[in-house]
Amino acid sequence: MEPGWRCELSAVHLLRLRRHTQDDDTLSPALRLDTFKMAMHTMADGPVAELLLRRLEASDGGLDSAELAAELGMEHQAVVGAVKSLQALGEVIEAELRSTKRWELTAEGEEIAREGSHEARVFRSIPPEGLAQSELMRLPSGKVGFSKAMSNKWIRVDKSAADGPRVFRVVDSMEDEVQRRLQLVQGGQAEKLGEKERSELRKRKLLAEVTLKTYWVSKGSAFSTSISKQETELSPEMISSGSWRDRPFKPYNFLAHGVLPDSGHLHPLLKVRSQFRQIFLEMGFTEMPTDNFIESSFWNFDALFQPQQHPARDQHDTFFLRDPAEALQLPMDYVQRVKRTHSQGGYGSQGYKYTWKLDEARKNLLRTHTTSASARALYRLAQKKPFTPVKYFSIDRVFRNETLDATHLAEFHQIEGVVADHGLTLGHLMGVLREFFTKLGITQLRFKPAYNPYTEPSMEVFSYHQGLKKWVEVGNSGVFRPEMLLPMGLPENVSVIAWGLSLERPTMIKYGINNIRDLVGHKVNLQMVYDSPLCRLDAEPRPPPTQEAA
Ligand code: FB9
Repeated sequence: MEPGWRCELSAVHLLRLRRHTQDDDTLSPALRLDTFKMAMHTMADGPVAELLLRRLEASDGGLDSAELAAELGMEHQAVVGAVKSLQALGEVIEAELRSTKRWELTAEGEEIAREGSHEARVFRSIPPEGLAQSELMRLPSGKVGFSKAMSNKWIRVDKSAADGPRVFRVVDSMEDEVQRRLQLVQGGQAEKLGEKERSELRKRKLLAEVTLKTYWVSKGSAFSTSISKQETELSPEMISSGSWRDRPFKPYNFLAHGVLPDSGHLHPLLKVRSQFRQIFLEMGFTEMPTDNFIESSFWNFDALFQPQQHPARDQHDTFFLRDPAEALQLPMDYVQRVKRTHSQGGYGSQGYKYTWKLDEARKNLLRTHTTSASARALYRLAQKKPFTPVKYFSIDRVFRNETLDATHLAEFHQIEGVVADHGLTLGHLMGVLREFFTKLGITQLRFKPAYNPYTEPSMEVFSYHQGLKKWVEVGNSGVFRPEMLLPMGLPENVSVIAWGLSLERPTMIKYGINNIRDLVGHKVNLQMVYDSPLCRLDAEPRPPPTQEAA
């Protein structure tokens, strides 16, 4: 048995070791014994534990922690403490938690067991010539004792006495049964009392039934009467001195709970995301499923009437997948209509007049926008007849193979809003954009004509930013083209307005972060996350934390 193995052994293991070492001739007898003794020596866990082990040694079968405490005249808790620490040592002892009900005297019960019952005290306080009732009632047990002594027919009241009611003994002596019974219980012989007697004492709040959690302790497989402290840390000096070799180590409790971090911290992006979610929900929008970063070129581009030779569809802008390279399931009847619309047009459109290829549409990619999710949602909507107006939103990651700079990473979160209804116009779009950005605390908006392959007309949205003293582009928007909607099967007079923006930009502005790498990615300093204040989008943006504040 190679020497190394004995180091990280707990007491229990050492006990086994001892058994082993006894017949293990690789270890010199001296080493064998002193290793064992040395190990046993260092694990100190206090006299109670030792007492318990010795009692256990002497007991046949086991012992009850409460009885042991009573025998040793110590608090039950002290024995429980020893049981727990012995349990931590492994299989030195078995301890089975039991709950036993037992009768205990209440504080008043203790006092009566000591001083006698109230009625007995009243009886004893009445001299042969009697006692004025008024005086008797002033006695500490007067009130309670008088009525009990009366009902026990120990005393009587002469109401006609000269100077007012006077109390006299009726019997010469009496038995203070109450006290006797309480002392029985005190002596651990509660079972000697009948149910009636017990319940009478309980009714008088002199006795209470308590559930005592006790341990039934029995010898463990590694039982021994001597115990001692186990190392819980492997300290540098143990390693350098090599002393770790013969020190017993407490077994690792891999089930132990880690130190709970004092509180979780939401990343600023998630704080702003929940604000945007709140705004959309307030405006009656429902969230679109976006749980697929991987999308087919069909839903990401073709379904949006974005031609296959569009620059965004090449490697430079889009991350295509090598494996799985192709999307297998596509709704082919719809695909045919998209193919025709791209290649020949239709629905009043001349189309793009090029050879549309299914293989190109099958190419898998990392979605470049969540507008692909809008396309899927609108296609599902079109399958539901009759058409019902809807308001959808999405907030999720999109990926673009863009040149990285201070405000652009290869991925960002796109926020998108979509409204589908009969006869929606650009005016409706401007209206809903005003309502949306107003909830963001952005009121001054300007719309600039723009171009997107899937919307016509399209607008970039700008807002005047007080802090930055300039017009900032806060998003893009447009009316989805009929070449996108009609192949889906949406009714002629249904139009769909939509807009999009990023989550990162407003978050950077809100938290005064200029470089997106300070907000997202491996360089983020977690302190920034911890210190990032609660986000109130419609409140004035906070100045960036100054150095000394940071
Ligand atoms: O988020 C953007 N800007 C922004 C938004 C909010 C904001 O809030 C401040 C607290 C006050 C500040 C700034 N932009 C969109 C504008 C620019 O940042 C732009 O340079 C970068 N854009 C991203 C794309 O970059 C290639 C932001 C991202 C973007 C752009 C367009 C869309 C979505 C995200 C869209 C769309 C769309 C259009 C029509 C129909 C459906 C979707």
